[in-house]
Amino acid sequence: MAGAPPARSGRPGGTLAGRTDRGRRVLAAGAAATALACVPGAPATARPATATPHVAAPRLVPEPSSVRAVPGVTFTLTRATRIVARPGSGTAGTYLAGILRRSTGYRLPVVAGGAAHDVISLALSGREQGEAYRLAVSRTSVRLEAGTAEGLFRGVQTLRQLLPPAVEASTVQRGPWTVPGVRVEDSPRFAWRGTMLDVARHFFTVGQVERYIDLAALYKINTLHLHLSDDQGWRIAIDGWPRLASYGGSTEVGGGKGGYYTQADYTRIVRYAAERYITVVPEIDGPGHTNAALASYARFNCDDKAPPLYTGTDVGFSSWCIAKPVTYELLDDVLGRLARLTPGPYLHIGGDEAHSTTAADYATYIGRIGPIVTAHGKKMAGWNEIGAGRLPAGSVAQYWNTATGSESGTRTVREAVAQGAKVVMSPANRAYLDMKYDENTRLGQDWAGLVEVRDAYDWDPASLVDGVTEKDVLGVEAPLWSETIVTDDDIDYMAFPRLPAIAEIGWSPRAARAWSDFRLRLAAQGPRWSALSVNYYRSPQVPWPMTAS
Ligand code: NGO
Repeated sequence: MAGAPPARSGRPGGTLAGRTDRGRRVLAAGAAATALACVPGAPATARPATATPHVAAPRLVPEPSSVRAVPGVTFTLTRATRIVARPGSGTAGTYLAGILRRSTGYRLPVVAGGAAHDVISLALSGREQGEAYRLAVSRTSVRLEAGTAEGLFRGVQTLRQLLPPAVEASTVQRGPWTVPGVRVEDSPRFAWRGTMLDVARHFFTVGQVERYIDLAALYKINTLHLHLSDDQGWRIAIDGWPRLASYGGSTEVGGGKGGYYTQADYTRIVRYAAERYITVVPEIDGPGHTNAALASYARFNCDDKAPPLYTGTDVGFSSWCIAKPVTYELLDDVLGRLARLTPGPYLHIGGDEAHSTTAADYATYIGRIGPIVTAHGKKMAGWNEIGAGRLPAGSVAQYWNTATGSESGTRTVREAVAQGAKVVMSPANRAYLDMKYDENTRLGQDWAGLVEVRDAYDWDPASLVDGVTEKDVLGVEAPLWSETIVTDDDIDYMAFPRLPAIAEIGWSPRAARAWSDFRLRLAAQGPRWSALSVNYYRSPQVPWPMTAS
């Protein structure tokens, strides 16, 4: 992935055609006015939209670089509409058709060419690059253009959000399926826009991971970090070391039966993600967070004694035996296997909270694992602590400490930057999806504080840590640690609405982001999540429409 492009200055002109920016905000507020009517403290001045009756102004998350309304114009999807997916458009056309067919009940054939009327057309163009796309909605067509299939796929997510929320339902709904006339030009601010699933503390099936991938794709997330090993579980089968998964994966926090992915399972996840232009980054944590592996083979331990399996939630008590050759034989096999199974450029080696490893051993370990990652043709990613060791070229340090709470966090991330590493920002008091929203949140933890939706949204990755600036930042990631997370409903509740908040920080130009506007656009997502059966947190900070409850 290339370095982050410079920040843009927001939507060109800052206006909708024929309407001031302030007018647009009034329209957006007006569209939410019905909802606001049932929220205590709602502004009494919100006026209803008048320009385009029945069709709400675009309320998109993440906010695109540029959105211009075409007043008085709408496109309506009918039984006769075709999806024209020109050669090179990848999965975007079939993905869109899959979503639209379910809820509209229309056949919507996906064809390679044909007439320009009553079509949604997807085509490659020489004008855009990477994930950038351009979308134009007229009376007769929806035209999506991008330089790559990936760009078209990101544009499809915008189109989904321009359709009524019922389009997300899994059963046939009544239309009309109207899209407001609009011109969107869009490209991401940061190259890495990730979310992490901790499948180690509680195991999640392939189906659960795929469901999460689809929800993340809607917000243009492009990186899925899988935390595949920890004290409580080892979740991937590795040839030659069968007990890692069969024994090390046999339990989880609380003593449940755990589970693991076969290599075929993992490949399925990687492929499913790739079809959504999401790159999987597998993590094998170490030298700490290794109890499940240490319990699986006595010879991994310095004293040749295997500890028992662990189902609690303490951290910092386990360590690889740094001096033993078997540690590196194992890591070479594990990372080599993951490198072969993973098309993406990164292997994440953890490196966090190695409280049972001496500082000297820690540096030795990082110095040894870097060349293993490189030898298998990958770049190394790790939590910010890895900055204390020698990093191979092209490494990524993931900043997870709180902005003010940890001197060692800011020190190590700066050490990583000094070595030329890029930074992925996941500050725990902003981006951790496992933090409670408020003191009444049933799930989650609060060691980094309470993280309401506004806390998750109102910060910037390029000004969080002194000495880490825009050019050092590769992107953002929202990790979902799973000590308390068991079901799909749990995942949903903690990720929504905070995952879309982090996704917008990663995608939208800095100048286009304001909480006062985001909360209205977020409110418009509520009915979509309801249609998708997403169990989201009804934050009191967001004026949800009544129908969404
Ligand atoms: C920390 C710790 C994880 C916990 C998580 C819980 C990092 C990088 N290490 O984050 O083991 O699960 O907090 O919030």
